[in-house]
Amino acid sequence: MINVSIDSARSLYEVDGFCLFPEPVIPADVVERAVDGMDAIRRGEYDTDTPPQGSHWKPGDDPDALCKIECPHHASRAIMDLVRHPALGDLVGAVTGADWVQVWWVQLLYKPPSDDNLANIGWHADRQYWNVAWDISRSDLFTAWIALSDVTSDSGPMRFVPGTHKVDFGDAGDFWGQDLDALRDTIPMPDGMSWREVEAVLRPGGVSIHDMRTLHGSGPNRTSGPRRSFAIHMRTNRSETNEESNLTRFIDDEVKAPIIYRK
Ligand SMILES: O=C(O)CCC(=O)C(=O)O
Repeated sequence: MINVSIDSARSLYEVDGFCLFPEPVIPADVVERAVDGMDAIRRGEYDTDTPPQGSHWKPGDDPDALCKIECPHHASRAIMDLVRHPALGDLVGAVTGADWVQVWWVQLLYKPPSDDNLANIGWHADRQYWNVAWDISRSDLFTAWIALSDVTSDSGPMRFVPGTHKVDFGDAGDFWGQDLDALRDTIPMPDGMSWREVEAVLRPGGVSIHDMRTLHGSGPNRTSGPRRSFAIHMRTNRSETNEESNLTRFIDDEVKAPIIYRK
């Protein structure tokens, strides 16, 4: 059930560089199956017989570290069902106003409980990691981040810095940086712009959508259970690839990189 008006979400996305849908967009049964799919992938079990792409975290790695697995939707039917869910397609179509929207990459993100900084995600903008694969100046690239657990203030929610999608911060920021305050001090804010953080608190099935230029990061999960999510990276019809790259290698494969919305 979406209790945020699409018009206000669309204008917040344009003004702030992100928008939030805290209530479930994806039905509970789809989320529950995707949680089971996530656990299976963490055990190394792939019901499609296709493994995920080479990942930073592999089955058997430190359970207290951030678990980030690339393209889990290739390895799990339930995760593909979530990624292709029509409610998600309708939502991103409405927020972006695009003719069509394609999913080109997905990341599984499992943040275990931790009192220290083992599983923080440092301030960064996605653009800085995508500019080899994509012609950034001619591309509408964004991420729909789906919560699979109750993402509260205590569980290390994503934090967005509003308005930063309008600024070119170059390569400032680091996804793997663990000291968020120290990292923040290295990011030069332009005159007249102040640093403000907005937490993306979401119920299971809730969604945030952020532009590739918006600065974001997240701190420790101080709850007793894991923070579970998928970051679904998408593009609209207004996008151009730069050159062949690992990130865009599935762009012509509508099974692995599904178009989830058409006007
Ligand atoms: O999950 C997080 O805290 C950050 C995820 C992220 O960097 C992204 O979705 O672009």
